Amino acid sequence: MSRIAIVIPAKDEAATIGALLDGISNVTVPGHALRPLVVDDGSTDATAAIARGRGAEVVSHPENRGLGAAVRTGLRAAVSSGAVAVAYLDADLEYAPDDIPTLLEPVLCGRADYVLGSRFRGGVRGMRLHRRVGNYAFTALLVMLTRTKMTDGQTGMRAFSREAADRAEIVHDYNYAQVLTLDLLQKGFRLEEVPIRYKVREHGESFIRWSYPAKVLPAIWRELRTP
Ligand SMILES: Nc1nc2c(ncn2[C@@H]2O[C@H](COP(=O)(O)OP(=O)(O)O)[C@@H](O)[C@H]2O)c(=O)[nH]1
Ligand SMILES: [Mg+2]
Repeated sequence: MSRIAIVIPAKDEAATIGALLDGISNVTVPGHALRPLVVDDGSTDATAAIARGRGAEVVSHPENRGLGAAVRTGLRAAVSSGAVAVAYLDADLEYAPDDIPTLLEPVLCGRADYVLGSRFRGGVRGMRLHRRVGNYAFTALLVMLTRTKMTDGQTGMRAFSREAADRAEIVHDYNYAQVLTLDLLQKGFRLEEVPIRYKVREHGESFIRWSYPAKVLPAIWRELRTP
């Protein structure tokens, strides 16, 4: 059975990581073994211990480095583990493990190298107005820059072919959402979008602050200038 890595970045997600990993253990993709790989980004709670207790591989950053750095670490570890494909989802239960097979299907069928799970085509339960507007604006910017159709450029549920995971470069540590898509499309990888479900987190809080655009826009500029 070939291995599929499920990369999960987590910073202080002790309230949800156990239930998420239990959910993933009930998901099957015929012919493949799903292997959760938690990137613990300097959590100060029991996130890493709970994940290890559920049998997940855990890679820990000794200190908090940011979501972009965590995804970089996760994709590298997934490729080193011999995974033939990678699924990615957040640790806070905003995304449904049951959607993992739908997410992987375009990659496993060889139609796409990079898949975005679109909340806007599936259901955005509880998303606040300012987040909705921010998502529309950043997605519109990505559509304009890449001339590629997409409806959810900031989704926290994605899939990668092994080659896309291997060649992905994330230019900053703060986040990955926009720069990763720009990087992979610029390298010629094929994108597909699938509808997924979404419900806003019930525990902990989002890392996103009003300073988000001030951090993300310069990184997009840097990515666009990277050959
Ligand atoms: N590695 C890392 N992950 C983080 C950090 N902040 C949040 N996360 C994780 O990244 C995912 C998405 O974060 P979240 O704050 O929910 O972002 P949002 O869903 O876009 O509001 C969750 O799994 C978090 O645990 C961080 O500083 N470092
Ligand atoms: Mg979240």
